[in-house]
Amino acid sequence: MTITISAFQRSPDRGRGLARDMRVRWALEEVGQPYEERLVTFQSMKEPAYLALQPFGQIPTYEDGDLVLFESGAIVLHIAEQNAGLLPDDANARARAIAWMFAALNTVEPQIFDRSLCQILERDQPWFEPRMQSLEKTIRVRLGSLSNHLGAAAWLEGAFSAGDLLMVTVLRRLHGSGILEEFPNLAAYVARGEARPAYVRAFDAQLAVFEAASAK
Ligand code: GTB
Repeated sequence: MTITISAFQRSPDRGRGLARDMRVRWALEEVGQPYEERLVTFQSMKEPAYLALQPFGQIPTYEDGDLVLFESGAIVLHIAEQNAGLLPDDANARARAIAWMFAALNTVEPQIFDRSLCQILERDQPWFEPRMQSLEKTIRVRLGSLSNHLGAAAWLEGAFSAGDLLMVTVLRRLHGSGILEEFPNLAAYVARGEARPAYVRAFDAQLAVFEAASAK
């Protein structure tokens, strides 16, 4: 049975790998699992057939035989648990790697994502500047803590793990903001993630979807 994941037929990021199917593609590439794509439009993802797979009408979903999963973090965790390579064998180290997955999604991603939304949706509002300043202040606090933990290490907890995979996808959203460069070890960490062959394959796959849609 081939795994199927959902993704935007025409991603609003124009194939820059910022939509959340990217992290699922990357995880599947890391563990060497082939997959197929269920490409959706903003209209089709709100129809009953898709809502049966994803109650909120969002991408990504993951289908493997009888199993249908949603939430990118849960999907990456499932992939990491089912395959070798994304979580350590030692129980304590495994728990720590999973803690970093939650940290990426719960502690670091919210302000970074809100900053992107604010930039897109609130640029003309009178509160735009103070709101951006406030979000960026919190982001810098979070990145400072993360930078201190990472120090000179290559990855957050020993070998590359699903925690790094999620953290890198979250931090990538800061490209172009100049904030990441204020923390050179984090900028290098993101570059290290983006240089992984599995990352490159995943990025190219999602870009190919956007380019095929644009060529029509
Ligand atoms: N918590 C869920 C998860 O992690 O799976 C969140 C999923 C989610 O936000 N999906 C978004 C979606 O389907 C796409 S990734 N949105 C449609 C909707 O809610 O109707 C978020 C996203 C959107 C656009 C860009 N972009 O243009 O750069 C980047 C990321």
